[in-house]
Formats: sequence, C-alpha cells, structure tokens
Amino acid sequence: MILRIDRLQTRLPPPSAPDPDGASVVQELLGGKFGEMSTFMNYTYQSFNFRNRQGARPFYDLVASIAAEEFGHIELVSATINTMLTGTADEPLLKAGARARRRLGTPLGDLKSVRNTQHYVAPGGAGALVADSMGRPWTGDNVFSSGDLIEDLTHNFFLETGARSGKLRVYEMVDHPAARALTGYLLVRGGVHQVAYARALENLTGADLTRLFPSPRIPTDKIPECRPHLDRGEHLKLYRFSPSDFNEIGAVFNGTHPETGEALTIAEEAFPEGALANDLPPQPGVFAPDLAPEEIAEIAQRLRIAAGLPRRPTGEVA
Ligand code: MN3
Repeated sequence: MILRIDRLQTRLPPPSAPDPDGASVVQELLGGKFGEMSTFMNYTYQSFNFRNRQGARPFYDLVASIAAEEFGHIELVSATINTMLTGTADEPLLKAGARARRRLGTPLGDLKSVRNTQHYVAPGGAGALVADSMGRPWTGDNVFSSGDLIEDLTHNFFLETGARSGKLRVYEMVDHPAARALTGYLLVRGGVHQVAYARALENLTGADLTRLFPSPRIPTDKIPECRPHLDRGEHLKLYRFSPSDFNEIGAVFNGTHPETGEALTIAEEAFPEGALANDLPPQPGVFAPDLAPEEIAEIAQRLRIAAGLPRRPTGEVA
C-alpha cells in the first residue's frame, strides 16, 4: 500500500506571471513517453509484477522504493503546471454586471491561441493534464514490465537517460521560475535513479556501466537550479519511502557516484523533508473550484465546526 504525505518533495516558487505556453511544454515531463507518468508506472508495475521477491529482495526493494519517489514527481510536475496556469482564468464573466462585462470583453478570449486549449476547455480547470506537450494522452503502452530483471533494469536505465534529455530541453526552452525550479530538482533526482539502475545491473551481472556516464553529458554542477540540491547531497542518496520496509536497497545501491567519485548512501530518514505546497488561488473563470469559491469555503467552514474540528483548516500550505 502507499502512504501519503501532504508535502511536495521540493519547494516550488509561488505563482508569478502566467505562462500557459510554457506549461504546455512542461506537460512533456508529466505525460510524455519519457515523462514522470512513465517512470512512475514502469517501476510501479514492475514492482507489482515482481516474482520471487524474497529471492531477489534487494532488487525488488530498489524498484519499489524508486516507484514511490516517482509518485511524488508526478505531483511536483503537476504543481508546476498549475502554478504556471494560475492567473489566466481568474476573471469570471458570469458574475460581472453588464458594465463590467463590456469592460472585461471575453476574459478567456486571450487563451484562444495558447498551445493547449484543453487546459481551459475540456476538461481543464487551468489544471495539469495526463498528456504530453502535444496534448496526446499518456498511455499504458509506455510501460515496459517484462518480468525479466535484467531486461527491466536495462530498460529503466535507458528510460532515466531519455528523461534527463527531456528535462534539460524543457529547462532550456522555458524560463518560468517554477519550471526552472522543477527541472533543477528533477535533473538531480533522476540522475540518482539512473545511477541506481546502473549499479543494480553492475551488481547483478558484473558489467561496468560506470563508463557510460555522464549520459547524456549534462553538467548539472553548472546549472544554478541544481546547485542547492547537489550541495545537500541529493545526487548521492536514495530514500526508502517507507517507515519500516524496503531495507535492502543498500545491497545494490552502493559504491561511488560514477561522475563525482563520492560515496552513494541510503538516507536515514524514510523520505525527504520536502516543502509545503503553495495554496494556488481559485480560477473562477473556469469554475475551479467553482464560480463562487467563497461559498464552498463557507460550507466547508460550517461542516468543519459541525464535525468538531478547529475553526481554522488543520492542513498546512506554504
Ligand atoms: Mn522522476
């Protein structure tokens, strides 16, 4: 089963200038062939389908714990897209009086020519889609779960390699602060997963995959948004993402980082501290969460009091 923590794996900046076209590019990192839906579902299904777990325990633990981290990555990419779409649909035409309507014109009219109108019309309430940068829905065809451990680990190494190319291209194409914070973090963490699958293959077969690094040749230490994560050693660490399970990952994730020579480690804490998510404001122009969000907030407040909960929401946001 999966335990859920209401935090993001890293801090994202709050909404600034909206960038709907940039958001449609970032979609590639969510629902593209090499995006986070693909890494998440590949490792998740490989772990579901894993036979003889006890016999191959360290490898099962590795794939299962990385799968859990990828769940947090789809959450992060979605939060980034939602941040970039914020401020594009905050003027509701329907609630405006006749004079205001003349002034507003069509508040969503400027969005006619954005790259992906589905962020606003169907089904989108200015929210992330499970699709790539061209609007194609993510598909289970992107999942490779052969049952053969060497095949699956080799595939996973290739998948992480392709994912790193995609992240760098998005970094270079989109300069929105949220997109840069996202790609800086994911380049570092995806790099750990690439090393993890290489080390797993080396430990299983003896093949020296360290000679393939860096692949592609991305100098993460020269990318400002990668630096804080490198300084904290996030390029060397794997998390178990469980309070008590998946303890054998250190049997395969070990040795030194092929690019820096530093020791690879298993984090003592089960999961990264991460950061609180920003509470993204309503976008009533697309009914998210409603044309009159303040009414829902009033109802929620009444229900909270009736249930004996504190007057103020108990959850936390940044
Ligand atoms: Mn990932």
